Amino acid sequence: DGSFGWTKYNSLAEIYAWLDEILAAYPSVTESFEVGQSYEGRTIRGIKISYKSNNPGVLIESNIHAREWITSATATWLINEFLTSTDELVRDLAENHDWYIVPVLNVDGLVYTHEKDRMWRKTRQPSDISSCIGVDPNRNYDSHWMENEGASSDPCAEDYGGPKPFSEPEILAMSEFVISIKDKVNVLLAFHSYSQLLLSPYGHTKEEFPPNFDDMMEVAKAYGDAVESLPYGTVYRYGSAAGILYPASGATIDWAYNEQGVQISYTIEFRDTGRYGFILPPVHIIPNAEEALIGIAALLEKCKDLGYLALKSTF
Ligand code: 0X9
Ligand code: ZN
Repeated sequence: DGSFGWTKYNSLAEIYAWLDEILAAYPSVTESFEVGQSYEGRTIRGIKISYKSNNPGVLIESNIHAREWITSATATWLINEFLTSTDELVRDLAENHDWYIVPVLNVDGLVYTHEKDRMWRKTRQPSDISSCIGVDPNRNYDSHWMENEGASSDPCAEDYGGPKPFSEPEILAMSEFVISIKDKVNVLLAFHSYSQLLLSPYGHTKEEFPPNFDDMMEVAKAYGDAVESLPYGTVYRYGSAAGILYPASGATIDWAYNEQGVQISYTIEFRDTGRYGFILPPVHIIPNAEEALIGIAALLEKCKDLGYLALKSTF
C-alpha cells in the first residue's frame, strides 16, 4: 500500500523508497551501492554501514529466493536497528563491524511473488530449451556446480542449476560484488527461510567436511544458544548443509567459502519449522528479527574469540 513497515511485508518499491530515506537520514555512516542489474533490468541495491575504519566486514545476502519474504523483512529491520538503537549490545554490534547488506538479491522474483505467484522461488530469466522460466539462484554459483545431484538439470525443477554457472545476471553481479570486497569480508550470512537452521559448507557433499568445521559448529552453537535464551526464543539446529539438509551445489556460501576464502560462511534458515512455512504471518517479523540480531551478535562474538575477525588486509 506504499507505506513501509514491519507489521507487514513490503514490496520492492517500498523497500527501495525506505532505503533512500535511511541513506538520506544517516549520510555520514551509510553508503549506497549497486550490485548490478537483474534480468528484467531492475537494480539490485545494497547499503554499507560503517562507523569507523578498520572494522571487520560482514556481508548479508538476503531474499535470493523470491518467496522467502521474512529475509528482507529481517534485513531491513537490522539496518534500522544498527542506525537507530541506543541499546549497548546493538551499538557495539553496529559500530564495530562494517556491514554490507543486500536486502533483496532476487529483485525480479520478489516483484513476481507480490504481483503474480506468492510461491515463486527462482529468477525470471527464460530458458532456451524449455518453456519453464527461471533458475534456482542458490544453485548457480561456480563452485562444484551441478555436482552430486545437488541441483537439477531440468529447467522446470525448483532447484534448476541453470544452463551454465553464473548464467543468471543477478548471480554473476553478486559474485563480482563479493570479489570486489572479499579482502574486507570476514563473515558471510545468507538469509533464507524456513526451518530454523544454521547451515555451514559444504553443500556439495556430506562425505567431507571443511577444514574449520569444528570452529563453524561452535559459532553456530553460540547463535542457537543466544536465540534460545530469549523469553520467546525458538530452537535452531545446525550442521553442514549437505550433512543435515540435502546436497545443494553452487550455493552462495559454498562458493564464497570454497573459491573466495570467506572462512565463516553461513546459511541461516529463519522461522518457522513448517506450520506456516514461507507464508509466515507478519506478527513473526519482529520476533524473528530480534532472534537474528541476538544470534548474529553471539555468532560474531564467537568468531572474534576464535580469531576470525582479524583484518584480512589494510588499505
Ligand atoms: O535449498 C536451498 O537453497 C536452501 N534452503 S531453502 O529452503 N531456503 O531453499 C538451503 C541451502 C543450503 N545449502 C547450501 N548452502 N549448500
Ligand atoms: Zn532459500
